[in-house]
Amino acid sequence: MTKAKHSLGLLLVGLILVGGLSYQAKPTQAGSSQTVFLPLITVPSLGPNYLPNASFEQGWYHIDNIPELQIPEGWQFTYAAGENPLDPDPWNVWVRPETRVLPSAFLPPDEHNLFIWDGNQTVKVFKGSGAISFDLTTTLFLQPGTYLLVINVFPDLVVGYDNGQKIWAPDPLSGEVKLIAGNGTTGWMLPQFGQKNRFETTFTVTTPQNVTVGAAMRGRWAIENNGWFMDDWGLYKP
Ligand SMILES: [Ca+2]
Repeated sequence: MTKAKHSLGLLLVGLILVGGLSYQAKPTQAGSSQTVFLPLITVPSLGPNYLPNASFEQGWYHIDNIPELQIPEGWQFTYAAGENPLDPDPWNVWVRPETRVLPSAFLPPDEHNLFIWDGNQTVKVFKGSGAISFDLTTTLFLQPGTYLLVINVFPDLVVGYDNGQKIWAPDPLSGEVKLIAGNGTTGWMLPQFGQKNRFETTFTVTTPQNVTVGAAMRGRWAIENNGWFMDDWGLYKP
């Protein structure tokens, strides 16, 4: 009997270990039914995500047939070109960024979790040795209420490499983020470089109307890589 209990105990420990391991191996996907079974984690319900193609899992289109500009379906993209009032030095003029909608197959395996936070695709906006300023927005018809806008972004702002390791831009002004929510915006905010940043803002709609939401980003210096990854955005009416 004692032996049977011992074996049962070992079996339980084994099941827990296997369960734990299999849980860690699974990518967490927001909105997936797997979330329900995560232990000891309480995720407050935000309700449905109102953004179209919020995880950038769909296709893309080109602006003006420019192949370097892949814009995710359901989204608009604008960018500055020419004079950069933040720095009059001629090498820091705004230049046209490049944009990509990247599936995991187009990223090295060790960058999948780094840059893809939901589903299988992420958006990358970048320019090597060029200052860039752009915004990615969508316009949708909203009913009255207070909305929460969530923007996740990874500033991949690199000034050089040391033995293959990225040297993140040392000047905090190298990258800025601004959330766009209807008639209002947050002002420019300074993100942490080399990691995922989550920004939130709320806004209120008083009458049913079209509202433009999204985010603007800018890197005022022509550093070696002015890169921005974005994925898993959200608009909720909690
Ligand atoms: Ca995604």
